[in-house]
Amino acid sequence: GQDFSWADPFLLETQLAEDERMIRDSAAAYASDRLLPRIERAYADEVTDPQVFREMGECGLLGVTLPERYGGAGASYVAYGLVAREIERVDSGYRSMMSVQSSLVIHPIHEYGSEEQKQKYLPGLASGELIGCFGLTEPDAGSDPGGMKTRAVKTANGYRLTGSKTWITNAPIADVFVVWAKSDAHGGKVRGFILEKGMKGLSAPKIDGKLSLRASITGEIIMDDVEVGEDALLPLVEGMKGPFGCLNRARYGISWGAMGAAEDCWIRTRAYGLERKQFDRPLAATQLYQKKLADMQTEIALGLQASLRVGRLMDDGRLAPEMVSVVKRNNCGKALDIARMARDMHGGNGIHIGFHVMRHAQNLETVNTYEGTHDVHALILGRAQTGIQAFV
Ligand code: TGC
Ligand code: FAD
Repeated sequence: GQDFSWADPFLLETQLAEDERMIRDSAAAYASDRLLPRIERAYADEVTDPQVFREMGECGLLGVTLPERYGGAGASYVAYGLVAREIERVDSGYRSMMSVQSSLVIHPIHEYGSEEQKQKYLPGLASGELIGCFGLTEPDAGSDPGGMKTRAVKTANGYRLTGSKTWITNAPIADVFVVWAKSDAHGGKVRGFILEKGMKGLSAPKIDGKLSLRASITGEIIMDDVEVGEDALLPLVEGMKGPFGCLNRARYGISWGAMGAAEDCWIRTRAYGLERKQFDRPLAATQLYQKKLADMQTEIALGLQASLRVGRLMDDGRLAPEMVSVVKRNNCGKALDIARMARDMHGGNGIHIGFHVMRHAQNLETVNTYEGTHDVHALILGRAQTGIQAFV
């Protein structure tokens, strides 16, 4: 027999390799020692500390799957997912900063870049010396990024880029911009370009007024005739499979991350219910409270197990993108439900920043929307099982 471990019902811990546990432990230590103490102020005052990238780099949390010769840890996608879970236990915004850097900037440069591009950018991105961003979404092209208007026009020495991107994580503080544009020299196909801070015509104003993900800075990318050389083009990919190949990785990491935020809500709510007394007994002694805790525990255990399975398939080279849609969609949706429930179960205290649950709930509104909304992933899965495309 086996004793039931309420916090780890299916013994996830025993399904991890030694090196995965080590990376997870260093992410957990960093998150609780360095991120948790600053999150309340960062969230309330909307402060993004660029130093966080350096710290994460020092702890080996950027470029977890990147080979060591480029400054990465050369670890598994399961290890990457575990890092996302630990960081997002503190805040989805910190996890966003990490996922964009790892999956949306390091990954495309490593996968689609030339050897020169890899040497030039990857070590600095993995150490956090350089901050990266990923520009796909535009004001008129969100769920349908194929409808982008940004254009790259061939010039004598390279390309001229014109257009604008919006809702871009890290953009206002980024040194390296991976942007996607339709290129006339490639039959109007989408191509990736690496832009650098300070280029003439390139700006990245901050988007103010966010009520979610406030510790993670978001901006626009404005390209007003930005001239780049041929060496700015990512040579090895053409078409929408370029950006989508990056999104598969980021979405997978988000499926773990959202469960981390949900776990934080659940653990805090359990502790709160054991402590807080009304009607002369702990809230946790009531049937309704226990039913809700059981629902949280069940959804989290199932969600983590599913992400682990997808990670193992990814590490085995057996990933189909639809697998990622299942876990991105379900884990984000369930995490949002759990955070809202946790907020309610904390009563009035639940609205206060010091109790953390409402901040998670606000963040998860974004997490449920970006990287393909909950409904867009339903349409991807609907298409896969009916053969009928319902987007248009
Ligand atoms: P569709 O006709 O389905 O495909 C076009 C081409 O792309 C290929 N493809 C994929 N390749 C790899 N992985 C995938 N997941 C792929 N999905 C599609 C496909 O094979 C085809 O290739 P080819 O060579 O035949 O041309 O494309 P569509 O335009 O009809 O797509 C529809 C839809 C809805 C699935 C897609 O547009 C979509 O996923 N929309 C959601 C947009 C989205 O997720 N945006 C995310 C922006 S980045 C972000 O939010 C970062 S926040 C991160 C943070 O802060 O943490
Ligand atoms: P829309 O596409 O306009 O969707 C609005 C609503 O309509 C949604 O409910 C959606 O599900 C629904 N809908 C859309 N199409 C259909 C359809 N065919 N059928 C049924 N319903 C539909 N993007 C980047 O490129 N890089 C980043 O770093 C990045 N970071 C972000 C950070 C934050 C904080 C936020 C909020 C967003 C970020 N995004 C980023 C953008 C994000 O990916 C988009 O917001 C997302 O893809 C949705 O696009 P949209 O906002 O244009 O919504």
